[in-house]
Amino acid sequence: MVTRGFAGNPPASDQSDRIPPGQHLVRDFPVLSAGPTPRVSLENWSFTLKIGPRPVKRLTWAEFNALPQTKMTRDIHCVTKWSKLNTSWSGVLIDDLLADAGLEPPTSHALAHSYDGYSTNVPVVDLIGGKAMIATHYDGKPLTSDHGSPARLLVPHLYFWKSAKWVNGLQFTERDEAGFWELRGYHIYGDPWREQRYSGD
Ligand SMILES: Nc1nc2c(c(=O)[nH]1)N[C@H]1C(S)=C(S)[C@@H](COP(=O)(O)O)O[C@H]1N2
Ligand SMILES: [Mo]
Repeated sequence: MVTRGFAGNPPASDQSDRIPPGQHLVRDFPVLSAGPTPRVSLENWSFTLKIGPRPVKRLTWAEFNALPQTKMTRDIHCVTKWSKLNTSWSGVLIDDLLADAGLEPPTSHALAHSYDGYSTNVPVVDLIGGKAMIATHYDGKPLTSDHGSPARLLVPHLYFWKSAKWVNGLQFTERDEAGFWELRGYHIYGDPWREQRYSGD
């Protein structure tokens, strides 16, 4: 466990090397959504893998939850400048999702899609090798609606806008196609350690 300072205090020295440039620590968990929170019943929930326009696998909630479950504890960094250390999640690794579908990554890039119409692009190498998951639980409890219930993408090493909430699919694309925020001036990749906030950074 890490010993945390009081809010507003400078980070302890053992934490400062975990805070990317321009970021500060928070202890709460801010909610950032571009629009209203979509509500989807678990009966109607599904997750679709697509290669370009072609659906290749669709999972119901029950099928999705039968996949191997993995826990991950990571630091997260929002482009609005808050960072949160040691956030703990569980869900299904993208690796396990692909293995279940019998898919080797067919292209170099992907777009995550969500029930609110949101999308975000991520290179496939940043999704595999244990780096990313479809998370269903935060801090041992099912995700709350505002944080993306029932399932969200978690790509903790990139700015948190890449972690699409209310996710309902992953689409493999030939090119790096800009998603919702990337079309609106945010960086195409979004590495917090290189402070890639806006296009051109
Ligand atoms: N579907 C969807 N996912 C989304 C967003 C959104 O508006 N819709 N906002 C993004 C942004 S900008 C951030 S910083 C994080 C915030 O996640 P949180 O609300 O759980 O902190 O979700 C990302 N994922
Ligand atoms: Mo964000």
